[in-house]
Amino acid sequence: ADLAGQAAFDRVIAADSRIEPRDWMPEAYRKTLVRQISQHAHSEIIGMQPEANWISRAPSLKRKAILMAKVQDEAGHGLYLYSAAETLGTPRQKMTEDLIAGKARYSSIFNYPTLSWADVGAIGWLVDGAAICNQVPLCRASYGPYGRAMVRVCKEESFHQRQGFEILLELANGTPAQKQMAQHAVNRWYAPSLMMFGPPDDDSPNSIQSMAWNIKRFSNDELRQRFVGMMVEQVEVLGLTLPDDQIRFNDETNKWEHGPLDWDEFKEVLAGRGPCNSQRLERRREAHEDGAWVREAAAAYAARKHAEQEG
Ligand code: FAQ
Repeated sequence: ADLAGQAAFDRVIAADSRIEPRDWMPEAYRKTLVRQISQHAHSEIIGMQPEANWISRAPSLKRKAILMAKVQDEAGHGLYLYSAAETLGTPRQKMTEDLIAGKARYSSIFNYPTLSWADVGAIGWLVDGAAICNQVPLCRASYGPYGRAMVRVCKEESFHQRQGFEILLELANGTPAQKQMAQHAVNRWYAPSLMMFGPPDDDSPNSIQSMAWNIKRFSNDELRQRFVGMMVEQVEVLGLTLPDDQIRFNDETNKWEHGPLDWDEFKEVLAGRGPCNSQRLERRREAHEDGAWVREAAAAYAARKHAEQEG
């Protein structure tokens, strides 16, 4: 073991300062970061699919332009995150191969179907809302490239959340059928969005070490409770309800509480047996194969430029 390296690393963490790519770091720290950042990158890329499903059916030109911009933003987030993960020594090609081989994780939430236009609103409001709640603390993650990527990502996610809220607000104030469509979408996305924060604390094997390394700043349950508190206020402005009658603020613990979640369903989704897992991966694989000529052309162009400069 590199004792001087370990001591320097420990000092940086104790001072709540930042580790940069060329600094010495424990192998387990490197591994956990590659795990979390690559999963996060895959989520952004796979997460393009549920909403992209509605681009061709957006109800107006304006809605279509906004949705296309949002989906492109997610692609950008994926690229920042793959770049951050690459600084730890894992090539992007390896991460992509793991994803399309079905060996990598991505967020459970993107394995649910988008059944109506209102789902685009519910995703923006709930899914991007949960993403912000989870990712604002990650802006202070001890690994520099990850924290810096999160700052840009969070700014865009805030805009995404507002656009989702605004879609739901318009539907909720529309015809009874539109209001019902909005309510059904919220009903379907609520519990899965709470599960985005990960398993309960007593079933979260990575949390304690990730918190000791200043990667995670709060536990899964702490962030989930905070999120419920935010949503329960915003849903009133929408004039809709959350499908959970057990939400309450506990004055003694100073925490929001919510009804039980179906963790068996969560495990099924993580095991690859959610409603859309196979469709999402299949589509990602197709896109990768369809893009082969772009990668070949880019490599040929780079080789020619390189040869020209050498000659
Ligand atoms: N889905 O010990 P923990 C977005 C896995 S937002 C799937 O608690 P950890 C924006 C976990 O990996 C979504 N797997 O783990 C957007 C671990 O398995 P492993 C992406 C999950 O890492 C919006 C095992 O369970 N956001 O994309 C999930 O300490 C709209 C045990 O769990 C991020 O990735 C889950 N929900 O805490 C894009 C945020 N939860 O790796 C497009 C960064 C847990 O040992 C459209 N990540 N697992 O095999 C994190 O903050 C953390 O990694 C957690 C999990 C909180 C997700």
